[in-house]
Amino acid sequence: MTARSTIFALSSGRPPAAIAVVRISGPRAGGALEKLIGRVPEPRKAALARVRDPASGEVIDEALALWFPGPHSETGEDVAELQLHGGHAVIAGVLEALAGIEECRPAEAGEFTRRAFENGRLDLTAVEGLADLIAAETPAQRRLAFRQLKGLIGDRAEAWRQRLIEALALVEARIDFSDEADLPEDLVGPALHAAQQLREEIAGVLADGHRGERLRDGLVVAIAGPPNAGKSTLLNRLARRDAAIVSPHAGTTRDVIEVHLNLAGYPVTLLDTAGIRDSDEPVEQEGMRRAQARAATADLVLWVIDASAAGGAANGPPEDFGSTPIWLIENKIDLMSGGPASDPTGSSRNECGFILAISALTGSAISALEPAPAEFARNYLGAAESAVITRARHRHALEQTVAALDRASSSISAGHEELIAEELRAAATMLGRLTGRVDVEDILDVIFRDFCIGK
Ligand SMILES: Nc1nc2c(ncn2[C@@H]2O[C@H](COP(=O)(O)OP(=O)(O)OP(=O)(O)O)[C@@H](O)[C@H]2O)c(=O)[nH]1
Ligand SMILES: [Mg+2]
Repeated sequence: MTARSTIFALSSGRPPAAIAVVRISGPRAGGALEKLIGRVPEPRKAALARVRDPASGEVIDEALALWFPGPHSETGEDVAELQLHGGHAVIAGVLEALAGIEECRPAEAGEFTRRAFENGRLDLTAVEGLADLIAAETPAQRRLAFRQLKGLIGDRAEAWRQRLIEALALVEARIDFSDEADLPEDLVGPALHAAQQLREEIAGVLADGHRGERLRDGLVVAIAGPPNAGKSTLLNRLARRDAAIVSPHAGTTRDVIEVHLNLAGYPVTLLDTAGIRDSDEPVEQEGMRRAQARAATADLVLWVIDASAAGGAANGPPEDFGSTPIWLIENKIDLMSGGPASDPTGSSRNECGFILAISALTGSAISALEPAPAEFARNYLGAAESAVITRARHRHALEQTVAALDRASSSISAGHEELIAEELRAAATMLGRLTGRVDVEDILDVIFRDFCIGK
């Protein structure tokens, strides 16, 4: 194995700022500190130090230096950290000085975390949780990400994998040592029983209505409806800024416009879409195709109609939204003298869980609409913080695990020990992939530990 290079990077945000943090990780981290500040401080204690350019001896800055010797550090390697004054020239001077030190080089994107993973400091799901924590935009997302970082799914998957390996060890023992007199007869039955229990636990975690994934990505609320109904005006009002172009010309919006909102702590992506009507114009047709595609995959559709237009109230939503809830928003009530002319019991509206008459232009009744999407998000995502699965990757791995366990159970008839072992191994491999720690050695370890082979 070749010696690892020592990596360094600016770990704090964009300069200029009050403080900039430069991190160094690898075998030369201590040497780099000696060159820059003339010593290696006591582990995990902040030390005030002059940072000098090793080539010229010139003082670059005065900084706080921290020393975290491996393996009990963030990356598992020797790590040094300098808290500098956060100016461009200070940072450039320190990074340049570090680049001049032998075997030190700038880190690549994510390389510190990658080293932490490779050194067993974080499993793959924790790495994902860390990425989500940095990306979290709302408190609910932050809490979910923090739990992922701390092993919400990783620890569970590892515990499941250990139990599977024990079950597998029983089956392997049956296969390998079937001629040994002192081996208990029925090892496969208990193994399959354990596998079945695991299967039920994992299936329970999978049956979460995809809420964790939804919380991570945000709920999608699409504004759709006929042209000129005031969809873009409504989006701008809910977003409290002019995100979409509004005009009296029907067919104004073409591309799907996205606005990210934090509604009562829950992440919601609000979409404005092209008005849907018969049109021969190719650009408008493409806009409508995109509108329909996005609305079809939304978690909620706000179907906006112009209640003042001829036949406006009859312009109910089409039926091709599947099971997506649709709220009917009757807009432009300011243009009507006697309130909306519509009859709320009309047939097209029976599918709408929520009907509201508003004026997006004047703001009339908007205060009745505004809290509703937040309430919808709360109902939808309220339980999501306890969800275990936050990514399609997790779901895929767990579904594959369940499938393999099902195949193991169906291979129960006598003489199929090899098949059972193979499926249990496949299930354990899927769980190992989930956490990123696939390893066959530990199967052997369990066999040797539990069955005293060396007699
Ligand atoms: N009087 C009145 N006018 C409105 C209201 N909402 C929107 N408008 C006007 O209706 C016209 C169309 O509004 P838009 O928000 O662009 O409508 P849209 O549904 O996005 O239209 P497309 O993007 O073409 O599908 C504009 O002139 C708006 O000012 C309302 O509540 N009352
Ligand atoms: Mg529009």
